Amino acid sequence: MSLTRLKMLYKVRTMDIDCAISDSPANSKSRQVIILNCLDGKYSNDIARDIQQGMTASQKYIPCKYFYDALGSRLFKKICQLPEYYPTRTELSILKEIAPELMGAFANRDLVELGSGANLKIRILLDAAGKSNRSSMRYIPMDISEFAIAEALADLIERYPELQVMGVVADFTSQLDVLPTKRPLMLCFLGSTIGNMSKDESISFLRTVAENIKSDDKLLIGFDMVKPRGTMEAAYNDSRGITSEFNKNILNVLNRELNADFDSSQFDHRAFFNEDESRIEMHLRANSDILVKLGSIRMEVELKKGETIHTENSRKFTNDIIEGIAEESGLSIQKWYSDSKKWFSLVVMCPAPSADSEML
Ligand code: SAH
Ligand code: AVI
Repeated sequence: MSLTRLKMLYKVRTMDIDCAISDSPANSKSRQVIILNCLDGKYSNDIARDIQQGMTASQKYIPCKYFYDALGSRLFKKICQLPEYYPTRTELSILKEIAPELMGAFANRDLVELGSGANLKIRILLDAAGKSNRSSMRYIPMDISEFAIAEALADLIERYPELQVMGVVADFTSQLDVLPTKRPLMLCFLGSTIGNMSKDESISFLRTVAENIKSDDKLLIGFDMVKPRGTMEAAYNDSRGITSEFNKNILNVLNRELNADFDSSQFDHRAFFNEDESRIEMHLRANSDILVKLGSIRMEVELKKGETIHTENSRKFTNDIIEGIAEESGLSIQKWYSDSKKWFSLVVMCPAPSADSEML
């Protein structure tokens, strides 16, 4: 669906989430999706600051959240369908198995999804919830990409007319406080997006989550596990070149948002497994000496031939790493699900009881 057609289907509001959601009744015939945009001017301030920092660091970098403009979100959707990109189909296969257990009793609850992207995975949970649960529950996706939210919700209101939905365009690393807290909730963080954060970032993020949810709320997190290097590297170096296109598109985002003049043909896509850090790294490597102007931040950046801009880390986990993260974040592991090859884990966590409450 084009962005223009989508824009006819949704209204963007800036208001309190609980008001906005009650303003978006299910069942009305000409339903319009309500999207709460919490990014406003924040995105342009953040990108100017982040790129200034990233382009002056000794290893130049661009934070990976800037991949996801409308084209980036579309390219990521294509990546998920690639034969080499095993995480999506592996996680989907586990979700299909466990969805009835997770969603059987979901009446009057909120299903919140962080970094929601396309709606393939959440549909499995919504299908398993059944119509009766769906008519009293709410689905609240949060994503930095307005396009991804609008496209996913336009489809979901057609599929599930009884479901209340509310999109939130926000940065989950700094804006979790906008999420609703009144009803019991399950917060999903799928796709191993947690792997795109460093260890410290993921712990500080999960601590904030743990502090913002109630003791009987749940967190469902997807983790991509360490596996043979060839399998992991192929997933980020696909034969159709879609991941390369996705990687280079981040330069188009900078051109548009910061009036820069990157020429993506002067860069090559590089992705490899860094064993010491247990992560796939993606870089853009200059194939000649390059001088780039970033007009809006009055900056000139020089890259020598062979120099790289680091665009993404995608950490690969072990059971020990996941247990360590949960413990350091103040979360308890309730359930652990995996596929037969142990390539992907879906882990249900909840806030760990505090020392005070354990003594009672
Ligand atoms: N959960 C989906 C999509 C994963 S792609 C799946 O499993 O397939 C990562 C998603 O997170 C993208 O839709 C991207 O727009 C979103 N995202 C990345 N960084 C973000 C941030 N800081 N805040 C909010 N959303 C973010
Ligand atoms: C969203 N995230 C978990 C993906 C990943 O695998 O790290 C993004 C991606 N980058 C290249 N391919 C997919």
